[in-house]
Amino acid sequence: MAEKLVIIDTDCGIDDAQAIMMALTAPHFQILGITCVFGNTTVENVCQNVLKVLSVCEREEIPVFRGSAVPLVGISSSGDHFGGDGLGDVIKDKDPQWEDKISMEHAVNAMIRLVSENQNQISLVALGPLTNLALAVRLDPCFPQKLKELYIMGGNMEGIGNVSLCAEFNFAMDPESAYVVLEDFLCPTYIASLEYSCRNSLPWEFFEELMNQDAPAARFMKTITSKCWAYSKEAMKKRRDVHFGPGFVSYDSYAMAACVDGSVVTESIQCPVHVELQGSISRGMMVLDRTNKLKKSHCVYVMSKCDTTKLSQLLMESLRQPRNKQPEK
Ligand SMILES: [Ca+2]
Repeated sequence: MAEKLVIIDTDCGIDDAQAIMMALTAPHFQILGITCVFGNTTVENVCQNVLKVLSVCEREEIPVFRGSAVPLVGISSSGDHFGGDGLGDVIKDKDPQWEDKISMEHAVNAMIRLVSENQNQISLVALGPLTNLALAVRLDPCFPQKLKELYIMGGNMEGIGNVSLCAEFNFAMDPESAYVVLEDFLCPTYIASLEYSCRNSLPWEFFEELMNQDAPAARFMKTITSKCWAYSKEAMKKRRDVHFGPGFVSYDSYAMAACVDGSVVTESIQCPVHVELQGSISRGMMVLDRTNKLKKSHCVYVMSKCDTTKLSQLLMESLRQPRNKQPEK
């Protein structure tokens, strides 16, 4: 596969950690930077979580940038999906020197610089609220046209929400930024929605097999998922299972897998999309305009079917890290 230059924008919770590990094992990826945004937890925790993942995988050469701490509008809140610290509240050995390991440049400036230095070559994978991306296009209106492509985990297709009745977490955390990105980013855009992820869930037996691999990354993932309700088969019975049936879902991995290998996505809906900002119960909901009633010229690809065998293989491979500690094949 041809080499891909990649920037990952993340609110590093457990599924982001999994998705980042997937990116680290993609042999054709050159990761230029990881930009942090609030979301699953505070942006300070997000920075520490990304550093932790890079440390587990022995890839600390990848630069990490601190970005937005709050949404564009309204008060900030962060989710508790993956515990207060975003990684299951089980990590004891916090690094007191973490701030020294974060690049001085702000995440939004870093994105603009990297994309300007590598025009039409960068794939941007957005795994959190879209605040950094919205700020990037406001600072540099040409930012989207300098991107090769954009992958987003977020939004929904059928109005099924996971934080509110109708909105998906990443879009609900900063609806204005999601709106700005879906209106102003005219580059090829691929969206892994909440429903796409949940309808392509993997069996809990696979989850066990994934976590029980003999490698530091797998052991790390097993530890951070161990006390987290989002990875509990029982806790999901009255939540996600009501809409989608049982199964394990690593949300952000669906967007990352599409960037790693486009053939993981076997079907997409190509249409304009829009984010609802006013609705009293639907604020932050993504709407698919399949008959183009809104007369928007830009279409995005909303993923609809996934090759779960290929996805499973990418997930399995992603936890066999660090690479230099793996037995020769
Ligand atoms: Ca995320």
